[in-house]
Amino acid sequence: MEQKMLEIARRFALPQGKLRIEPYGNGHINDTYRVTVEGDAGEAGRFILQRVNQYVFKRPQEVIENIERVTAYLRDILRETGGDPARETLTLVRTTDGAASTLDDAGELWRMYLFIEDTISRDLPDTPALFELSGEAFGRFQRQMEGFPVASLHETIPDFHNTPERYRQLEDAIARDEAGRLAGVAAEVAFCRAREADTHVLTDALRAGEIPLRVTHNDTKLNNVLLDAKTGRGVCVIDLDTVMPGLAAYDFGDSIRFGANTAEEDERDLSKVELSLEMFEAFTRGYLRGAGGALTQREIELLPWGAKLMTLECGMRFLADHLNGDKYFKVHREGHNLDRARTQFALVERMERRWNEMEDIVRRA
Ligand code: ADP
Ligand code: GN1
Ligand code: MG
Repeated sequence: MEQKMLEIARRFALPQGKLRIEPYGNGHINDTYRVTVEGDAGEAGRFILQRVNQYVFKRPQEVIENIERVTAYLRDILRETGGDPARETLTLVRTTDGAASTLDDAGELWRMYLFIEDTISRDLPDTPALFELSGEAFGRFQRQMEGFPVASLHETIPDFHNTPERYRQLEDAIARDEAGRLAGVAAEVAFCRAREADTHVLTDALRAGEIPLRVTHNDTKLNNVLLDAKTGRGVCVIDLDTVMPGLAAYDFGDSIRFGANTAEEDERDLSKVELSLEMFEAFTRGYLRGAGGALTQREIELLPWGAKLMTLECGMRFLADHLNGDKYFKVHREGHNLDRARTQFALVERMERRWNEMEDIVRRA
């Protein structure tokens, strides 16, 4: 394994020196490593090496093409606005042949990025102030992508946040019961079935022309934004694999799902799950500030629905994966996806109880 990793890393145009490679980060999808180059005069650079998950991304080459376009576009904007292109967006490192990725013997695709130094990536928000700054970064991303030619993007995962379709996929998984786990999840299935009508709210609003389709990030959890280690400011939005046409409510909602939950995504003690209204308010403030007037009145009104539906949808995806035998999300223990599904449903239930307060906060912001 070690030898293979070194061989892959060496295909990229790195500085001279010895390589150290270690697993890195807590993503659920790709295999991520940090590569450190030790030159004669000390450390000569650090990089992120990733194997793109081909079960999740059926056409990984299209993921790379999207990322090349999106990062090139962001680099131009950053240059025009006096930003720092090497730090405020991802930079793909080319192979020595000038390619943006490379295939290993098994046909798996690998890519490399510059490691963005002096930043932190959090799995839980420490404070409302930090969460607000992450909201600002995701809102800013939304605004920066406003003029991007949507039609040039591949849909790397079809129907990624099509919540009614995710509901259908769950029903499919229930009908197949591939891993023989259905008997253990009756309560969770009933919870989703009772909310089938809700799954349509955002897609109906889109179809009715009430809200616009935009270029969105679609995976806005807290560890997908790097914050400045000194100031906490959101430096760089990362994990661009799912940048696709979508709704503002998806990006807002997915952040709330993860960061305004008082418990971790896989907490087993559901009494710890609560919607922190303080976090909700902080993120809303940051996100709207970052988006800087890019959102319409109706989009803003529907933000609480984004929070509820992204949480319900994510729970349905974890539950479906549990039923399918844990093929999609990485799991680290028995029943891990079911634990994750349960926290999401608990959070949906807490949101339903605090719905009026969520709407008030968004109205005030
Ligand atoms: P996944 O799709 O599996 O979530 P990510 O692209 O989000 O993979 O990477 C996993 C983690 O690695 C991130 O949460 C972040 O902590 C870290 N990371 C990724 N890219 C960089 C980078 N260019 N610089 C610094 N840290 C990074
Ligand atoms: C995955 O890749 P990562 O860990 O940032 C998933 C998201 C889920 C999230 C749940 C491509 O995100 O959609 O919301 O796990 N990404 C993909 O934690 O499916
Ligand atoms: Mg990630």
